[in-house]
Amino acid sequence: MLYRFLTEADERILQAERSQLVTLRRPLAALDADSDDMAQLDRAILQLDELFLLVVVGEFNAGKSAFINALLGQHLLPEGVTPTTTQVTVLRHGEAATPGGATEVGEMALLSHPIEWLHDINIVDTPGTNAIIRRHQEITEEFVPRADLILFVTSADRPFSESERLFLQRIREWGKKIVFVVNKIDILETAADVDRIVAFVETNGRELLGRKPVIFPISARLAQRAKETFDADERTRAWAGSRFERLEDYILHTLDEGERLRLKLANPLGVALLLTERYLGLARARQELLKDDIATIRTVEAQLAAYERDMRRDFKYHLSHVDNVLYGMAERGNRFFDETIRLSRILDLINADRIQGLFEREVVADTAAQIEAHTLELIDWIVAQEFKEWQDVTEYLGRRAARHADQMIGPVSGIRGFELHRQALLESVGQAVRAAVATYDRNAEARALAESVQIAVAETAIVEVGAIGLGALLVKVLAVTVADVTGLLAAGAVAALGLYVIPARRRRAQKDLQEKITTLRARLSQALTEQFEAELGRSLARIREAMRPYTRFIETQQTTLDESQAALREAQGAMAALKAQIEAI
Ligand SMILES: Nc1nc2c(ncn2[C@@H]2O[C@H](COP(=O)(O)OP(=O)(O)O)[C@@H](O)[C@H]2O)c(=O)[nH]1
Ligand SMILES: [Mg+2]
Repeated sequence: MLYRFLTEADERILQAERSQLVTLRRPLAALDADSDDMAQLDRAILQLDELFLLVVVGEFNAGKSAFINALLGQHLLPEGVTPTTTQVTVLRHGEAATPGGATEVGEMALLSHPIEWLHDINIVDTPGTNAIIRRHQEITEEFVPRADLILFVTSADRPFSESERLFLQRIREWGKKIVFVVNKIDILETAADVDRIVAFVETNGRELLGRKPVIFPISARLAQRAKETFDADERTRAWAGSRFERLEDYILHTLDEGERLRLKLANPLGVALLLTERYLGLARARQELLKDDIATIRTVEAQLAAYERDMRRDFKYHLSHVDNVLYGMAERGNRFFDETIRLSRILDLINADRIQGLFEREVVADTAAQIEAHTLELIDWIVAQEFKEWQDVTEYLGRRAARHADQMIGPVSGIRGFELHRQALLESVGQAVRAAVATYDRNAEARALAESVQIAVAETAIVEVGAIGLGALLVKVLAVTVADVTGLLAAGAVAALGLYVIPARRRRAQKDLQEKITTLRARLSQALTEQFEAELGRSLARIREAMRPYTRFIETQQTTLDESQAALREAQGAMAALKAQIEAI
């Protein structure tokens, strides 16, 4: 720290400010801050330890270099009607440089001079603003954030030129203290003319900066003459005409240690506050964009939920086809037993093979084949629906991506990169889904699904529908019936046979068959439902998986934005408090 005297309280503020600025790096980095902005912040941190920088700006030919020479009482800097100053020149204390003996540091020149007050203040000459040599203006603008105090030199023959006004508009956001110098008043005829120009600059300055500016009308040329001449009369006359004393006094005395410290501390804080404000705006803009993404994801989620709901509802309908097949069989079975288990068919009943053959033909019939056909239908339906859902999601994402492409404008720096990233993701996700749809082999999917469903169905149902299950049932019923019949016949109880035994056997056979079919239906329905649920879950998972990079990006962005915004707001509060403390020094 290059201040000669710092009270403990000053030191505390300085430390607090330094750590506050360092803390600010984190949320800015989290928001992928522009490298220029980061450099700006880092420089602001370093600047806390630098000498007070008085930066002289203004349109070329306004007399910036002449003013500095007048202040030094030396012709140290080149002057001229053409843009002579092509780089930022920092004047600091040191041994007198030999003419043209500036040291180059990057695009900057360092010039030393053994004048006492340069111990406290470094003075900076800039190329100035003008539209002719763009780079000059850029060099000047880039240097502005480092300034602790800006001396804005305008020429009395064209005060507040358009380029100066634009320049001020661009640099005012840094919140620097700006002092106005109206140079070349020697070319004006009367003091009233000077007043008029000062009033003009004051009006414009107030309009632009929002407060009454400090203005010094001077003549750098007369001040130089006064300091150089050996003629006492001329010196007095020139010095009075130059009105330089007030400005010199301001720079060398009013700008005392306390004031310099205040400006010095306020300046990096101004830079940090500006960056904070800028990135809060950026975070807000990004959040606005994210809302769109969140809406996209919600829509897809809602679409998937509706799909799930519809699938379950329609599945019940498909399942009822299978049920109906079994109901049909149950009905036929009832009828069959009604017609077969009766006294008049007693001979048929005794011929078990024949009755079994009849049962298989009339009752079982093509039940197994029908169940299989309906199962295949069900599978085709599932696969078709799945495919359609994929297509719907793809089409929706495609539409969103196209809409984003239309909206892509980046008013805030940094938003564009973010937007491009997000756009690319949305597109790549769209592509992933599209590719999945393109390579989705419906036949293979249906085959694979059919295989696993058939295995499940076969394991539980088909076998029982066929000869084994019902055949065994029938054989059992018939065997008992036949045994009863033979026994009763032998006992001569034919009437009992017709009245009690045979109807009882018939009811029993019908009841057994119903039970058997009910169990079968339950198991078949369970097997199909399980397969269906598994497949539905798989297809939903596949769509969500394809969208995952996008959803993950949105989620992490959301968190980052929330966190950085909170951090920035906190920093803003802390810095506002520091600013108040600094103003009270
Ligand atoms: N009449 C008059 N001319 C001046 C004054 N100060 C500077 N000049 C002239 O204006 C021209 C530009 O000055 P210079 O300091 O190089 O301007 P810069 O481009 O702003 O640095 C030079 O020819 C100077 O001699 C002044 O107070 N009065
Ligand atoms: Mg110059």
